[in-house]
Amino acid sequence: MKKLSSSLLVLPFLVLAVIYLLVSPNDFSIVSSRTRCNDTPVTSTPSTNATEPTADFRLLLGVVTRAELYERRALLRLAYALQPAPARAVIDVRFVVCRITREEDAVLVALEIIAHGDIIVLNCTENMDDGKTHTYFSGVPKLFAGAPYDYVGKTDDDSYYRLGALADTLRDKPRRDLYHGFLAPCHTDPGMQFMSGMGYIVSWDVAAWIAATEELKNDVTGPEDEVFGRWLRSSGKGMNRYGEQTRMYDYLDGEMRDGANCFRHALVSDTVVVHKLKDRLKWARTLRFFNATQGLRTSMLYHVDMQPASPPVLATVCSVPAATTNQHLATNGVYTASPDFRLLLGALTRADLYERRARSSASLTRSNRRLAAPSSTSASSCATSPRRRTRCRWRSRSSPTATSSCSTARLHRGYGQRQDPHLLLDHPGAGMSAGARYDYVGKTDDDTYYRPPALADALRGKAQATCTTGPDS
Ligand SMILES: *[C@@H]1O[C@H](CO)[C@@H](O)[C@H](O)[C@H]1NC(C)=O
Ligand SMILES: *[C@@H]1O[C@H](CO)[C@@H](O)[C@H](O)[C@H]1NC(C)=O
Ligand SMILES: CC(=O)N[C@H]1CO[C@H](CO)[C@@H](O)[C@@H]1O
Repeated sequence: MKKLSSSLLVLPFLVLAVIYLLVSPNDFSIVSSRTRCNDTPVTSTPSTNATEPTADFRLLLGVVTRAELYERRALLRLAYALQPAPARAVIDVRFVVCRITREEDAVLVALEIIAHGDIIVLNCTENMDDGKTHTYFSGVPKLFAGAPYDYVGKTDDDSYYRLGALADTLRDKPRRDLYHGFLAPCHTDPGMQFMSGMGYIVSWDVAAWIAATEELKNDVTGPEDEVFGRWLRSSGKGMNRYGEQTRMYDYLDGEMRDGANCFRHALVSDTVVVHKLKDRLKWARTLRFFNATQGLRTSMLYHVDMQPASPPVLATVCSVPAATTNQHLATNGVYTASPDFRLLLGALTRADLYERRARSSASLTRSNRRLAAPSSTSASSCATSPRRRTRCRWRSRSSPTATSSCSTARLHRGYGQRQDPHLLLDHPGAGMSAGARYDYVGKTDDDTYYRPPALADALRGKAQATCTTGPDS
């Protein structure tokens, strides 16, 4: 029987990475059971579920990005995984990068592929406006020949699609000769317009045409969205054009100097795409606007103040919430009962070290796969400044009963020893499975890499030794 352990940990003061070492076979995935981020390798046929008759259509949405943009991918995975699944539609979001050239990227991207299975590596040299879009659209029909999609789309890594809204708008559109997006430039001759690069979608036949049309290969230079529009226009393709004006737009909030115009305005609830999400704050405000943080449960493990400290003054209609300073989202884990023992491992880190957290969860997931033993990881942090972190850690070492600003420091009291199993999880809102109790609690740093299988083996004998001599077996 699987249980879903939604470990959404947000610790304002102490950083915690939680590793369950559950030595019983099961499967675990950071983004589990999401159709758009499933583990199907990109070249294989999709699961039977993906072709169920209940899906009105299937869409492959490629996020064009670069190998080294780890943090952005981690954020996009979170953002899409936490969206409600679109009704009766399969939308597979995949990251599209060119050939990987650096040693570190080869290893780290390989780990991500093993853990998430959502990256497509094209045989091209990384570029923005020199043919990557062509390589993608012309490659996809071959890569997915075994299980063609109805639509294929391209978007930027600073764009955020609302998949439910997208599915609803595509549902009653033609499945052939379709060209969907935001018509740019606005207010110009429709004959000269193209779909903005923030995100556009064509039907599968159009992608097949691009793949089959050799001469397009020699016409790839220039702004990719404009070039794409030129191909279709010159050959009379994509005649079913649908522009989502006002529902696709560039981000705007009251702290920006820009004003609203035909392609830029404040967030609206019927959004299909928000574009120009260039930094964490814009992402945070956008995700909060779309209620992505509503799933945060109360827990003694963290306190996250979602109230804006000083809300931005708005130049436009819609209200834009301010971001929080110490927000953190973690991951969901799936595990079974009756492991040999359980370990809580706290990795001291800071809220703003997103990339570090993303990487450690990818490598831990990989370990789990190999072991067929699930573990879940979460990480979170103290206050945001390094100074606070140091103080907090110092306190946790020197004073078990730390002050309120380091209230979770007591978790470290029994490092390496048996710990009161009720300490952490008696609280109903702890965000973990009820009844989950730990045998051990540990502390590590965020530049340390624990190997869960080896650690489990090392501890297993000790757990038994403790059991035979300990007071509460
Ligand atoms: C990638 O493309 C280059 C040049 O087009 C070719 O020589 C090479 O064999 C290709 N690599 C793969 C793995 O297909
Ligand atoms: C977010 O949730 C609030 C409260 O439930 C709701 O009023 C609002 O419409 C939601 N926002 C969006 C964009 O769906
Ligand atoms: C309706 C249906 O076919 N559901 C299947 C989806 O995939 C899972 C796992 O592969 C199956 O267990 C379901 O029966």
